[in-house]
Amino acid sequence: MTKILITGGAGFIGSNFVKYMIDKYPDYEFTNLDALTYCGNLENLKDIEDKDNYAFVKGDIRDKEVVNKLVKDSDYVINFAAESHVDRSISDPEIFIKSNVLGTQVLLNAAKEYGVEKYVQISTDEVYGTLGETGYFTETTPLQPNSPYSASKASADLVVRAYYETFNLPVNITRCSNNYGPYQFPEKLIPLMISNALEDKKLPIYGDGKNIRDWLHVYDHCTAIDLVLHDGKLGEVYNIGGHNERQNIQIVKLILEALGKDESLIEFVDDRLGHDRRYAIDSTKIRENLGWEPKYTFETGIKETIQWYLDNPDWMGQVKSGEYQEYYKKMYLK
Ligand code: NAD
Ligand code: TDX
Repeated sequence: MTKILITGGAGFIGSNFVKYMIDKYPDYEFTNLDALTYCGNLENLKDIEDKDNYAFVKGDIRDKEVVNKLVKDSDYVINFAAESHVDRSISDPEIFIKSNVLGTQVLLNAAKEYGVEKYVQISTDEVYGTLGETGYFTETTPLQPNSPYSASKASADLVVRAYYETFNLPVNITRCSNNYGPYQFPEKLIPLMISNALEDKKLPIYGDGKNIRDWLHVYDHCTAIDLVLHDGKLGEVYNIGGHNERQNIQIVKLILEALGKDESLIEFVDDRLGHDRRYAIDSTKIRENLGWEPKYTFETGIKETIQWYLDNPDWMGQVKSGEYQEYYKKMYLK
């Protein structure tokens, strides 16, 4: 029986991945280790919580005792657990270094101590920094992170690399572009704009709104990680991107149109500090070497995603209670 430890599996991408894998591999055993921070949410996992081959453990990836015990009993470790929001890393960087860098090292050390078939680190295109109007990030683009968040992710990637080079730990690193889809916490661009538009609140666009992100549907991210887990060459990095570059303003206008709301809701606000201008991923390597193909076009994906948020007002209501209100006030109602 193949045993997989997934960390951060109660967050946006992790929960989509846990459900994708349980459905695809009923013969594998899955353990989800998550600290349930402000964005970890067991509601995301309701559909599978009673499955016999699934267990949830509430715990921190920095906690050696918990981690050692779980890794000892696992064949594979996939690390999604992280502080993931750039704006929060600007106002409070410390927890980003603690969770994203130290947490990764604790996991790696356990993997080295107890031996695993493979350790997969879920990283981000933001480690490469920012692009001008042309060009793409490849796996050999130098790391030039610009935010405390991306610096913490790049640091973690380097520790993963060091465990491969020094200890021969079997690893892969994946670096994907901006994900979107169901269950994304409404601090990130797409769910925040959908949520605000539905409540006729202002839609805050940083700077001139012309920053570009390359959007990847979370389902396509999950299929890519599955391929890397099973077929990725040890020690390699794989970029994952959707070839869906859009300016933020284009995304916001598209959401307003889909919801039948007026563009007067748009409000240009102060720019994010150190705001990266453009991300774009070259995913030739994973396409050619592992045969990955995304299923979604951005047009179908965003339509389906907007519909999901319309169909799940209770989920949105639940995640926006509590801490979210304080965060929103601090960020947008200064
Ligand atoms: P998320 O913030 O929705 O979820 C993160 C999860 O990790 C939460 O469930 C949280 O409770 C858990 N967590 C945080 N710190 C922890 C700790 N110390 N110990 C245990 N659990 C902890 O994030 P997401 O958007 O699902 O991102 C998942 C991973 O993918 C992250 O590593 C992120 O850097 C990476 N990533 C995300 C995107 C994106 O667009 N969302 C793009 C590229 C890479
Ligand atoms: O209110 C907003 N207004 C706005 O203009 C917010 C929340 C964002 N933006 C802009 C900033 C970015 O240019 O939208 C773009 C996307 O912002 P985020 O959703 O915060 O994502 P980003 O900063 O690009 O980072 C995301 O992709 C890479 C994830 O949060 C990271 O975890 C991932 O590594």
